[in-house]
Amino acid sequence: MISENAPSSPSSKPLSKPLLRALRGEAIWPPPVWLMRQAGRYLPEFRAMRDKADFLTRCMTPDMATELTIQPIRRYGMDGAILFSDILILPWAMGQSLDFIDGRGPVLSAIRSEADLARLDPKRVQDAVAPVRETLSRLAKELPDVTTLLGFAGSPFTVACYMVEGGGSRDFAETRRMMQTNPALFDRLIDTLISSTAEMLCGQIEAGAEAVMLFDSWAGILPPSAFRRYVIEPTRQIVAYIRARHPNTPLIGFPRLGGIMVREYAQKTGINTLALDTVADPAQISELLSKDVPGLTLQGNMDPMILFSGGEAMIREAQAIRDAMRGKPHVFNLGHGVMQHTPPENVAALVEAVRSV
Ligand code: 1CP
Repeated sequence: MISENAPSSPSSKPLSKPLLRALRGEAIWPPPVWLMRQAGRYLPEFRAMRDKADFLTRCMTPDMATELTIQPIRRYGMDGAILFSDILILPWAMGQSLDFIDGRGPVLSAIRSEADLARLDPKRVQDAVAPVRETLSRLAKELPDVTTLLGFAGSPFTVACYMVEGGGSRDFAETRRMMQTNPALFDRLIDTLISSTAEMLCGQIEAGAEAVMLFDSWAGILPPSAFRRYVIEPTRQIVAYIRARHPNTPLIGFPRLGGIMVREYAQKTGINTLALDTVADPAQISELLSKDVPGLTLQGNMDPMILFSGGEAMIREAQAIRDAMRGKPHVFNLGHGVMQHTPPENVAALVEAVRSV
């Protein structure tokens, strides 16, 4: 499906991408739409590729990563294509061991001491992620003209959570303990991640990403002082670094479950777009932030469970979110990733509902 904002002439190409325009602060009607984790196991064509190679190989083989990025675009024509990769590619690129194990998720060698940290080598990152840049440059050529190409990384805090824990966790207790018992070590880890994330994202932009998103999935587990120190400040530094090199590239921040702290996050980090989690009320956040951060775009935030369930209730909810943001810069998305067993036809119905006026 082609967006109503499709270009009418080749000369309008750079400005014809509705998502890029919305990320730059324009109110577009109907809003552009893409979904977090739009490439995934809910798609039969994704599952077919899954049997051919393990997850890391799929991320690091440009043919495969390009195909997996394009699959949802081919099916649904979303306004944005997000690079097929993972936030844990960065620690892997620094030399931390990483496996994705079925039914268990990612498993890394845990970082618990100075010696563990010293074994990582941030200088390897750009070489190690060269295939990712190759994927982005292929995508820049292969995607439809109206589609915006998105790069991404995890935010230092969220990536540090997985690095310290050695994988996913319900409460990231080891990470929170390190913040208390060895703040110097935790600070060094965060600093390493700030510079390598900023550098890696600049590489993604130079390879063809038109906007980049920072996923801070676990920001919401921190108290305010730690939120300022480990979420807001590192994000501010990354934004400043990228903006100095790429002043026109929109930057999306996703401080998930940040509650009222998202206000300070939007004011202080310099991001262009605030991605909202499921619990946020977009109209209320917009009201709260419109004076403080003029031109800020909001992205989100339908509950992935509503997409999973589909039907009339989904269409009503999607259109209610969209309509509440009418006249304001908004990108339609979910409040978190597409769930694994979501019926593919629900995604088609969602994209159509957002676009039908
Ligand atoms: O075997 C498989 O197919 C692997 C499943 C999978 C996929 C498809 C993983 C493992 N990662 C990804 C891709 C991915 N991850 C993308 C690109 C594609 C897209 O969005 O369509 C992105 C943007 C991510 C980001 C990501 N990875 C986040 C941040 C967003 C979020 O969901 O909060 C996080 C926390 C991860 C870590 C991760 N990678 C994979 C899993 C199962 C997890 C979660 C682990 C856990 O905490 O339990």
